[in-house]
Amino acid sequence: EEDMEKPIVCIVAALCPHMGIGYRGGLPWKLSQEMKYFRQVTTSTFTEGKSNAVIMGRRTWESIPAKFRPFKGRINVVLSREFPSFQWEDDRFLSTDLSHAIKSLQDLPVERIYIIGGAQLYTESIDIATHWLVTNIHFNSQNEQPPPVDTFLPRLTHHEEVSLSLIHISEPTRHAQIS
Ligand code: QLZ
Repeated sequence: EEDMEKPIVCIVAALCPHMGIGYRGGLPWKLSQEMKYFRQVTTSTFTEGKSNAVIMGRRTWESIPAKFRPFKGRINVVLSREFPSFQWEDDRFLSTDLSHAIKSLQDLPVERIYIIGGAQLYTESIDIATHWLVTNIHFNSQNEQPPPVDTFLPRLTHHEEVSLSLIHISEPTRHAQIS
C-alpha cells in the first residue's frame, strides 16, 4: 500500500466533430492510419519483459470484431458490473471495479494502462487518468461530411495535473500529424 507507485493511466480516444466517439455500437469511421497508431501506442513499451494493459467496457469489448480481440501483445481487461472483482478468463481479465483492476495490474509486469473506451468507462476514468491521448479526426469539408455519431466523450474537463497529447488524422489524405 505505502510503497505503491502511482501507475500511468492514459485515456486514449479518437474524436469526431462534436465529441462523437461512436455510432450504433461501433466506431463512426474506419481509418487504417488511426488503427495502426492505436496499435502502436498501446502496444509499445520501454522495458523489455513488460507489456501494457488496455481496459475497456463490456460493450466496447463486444463491439470489437472477433479477429481483433483480444488485442495482441497487450493485457486485455474488460469491465462489467456483473463480473467478479478481478479474474482471468480465457484470454482476458474480467473486473467489476476500475480501481480494483488498476491495483491488481500493479502486481503484474505492466508498464502503462490505457483506458480505451467507451463512453461510460471514459466518464469513470476522468478523475483517475494521468494522461490523455486524443486523436482529432478531421473531415475534409466539401468532399467528405463527418459521419453520424450517437455516442459522445462525456465531459473533457480541465485537469491541470494531467498531460494531454493531440494527434490529428484526416482522410482521404491519410497523413498524420502530431502536434
Ligand atoms: N483510441 C483511439 N483509437 C481507437 C480507439 C481508442 C481502431 C479494431 C468499438 N485513438 N480508444 C477502440 C478504440 C474496433 C472497435 C477498437 C482504434 C475500441 C480506435 O479496433 O470499439 C477496434 C475499438 C472498437
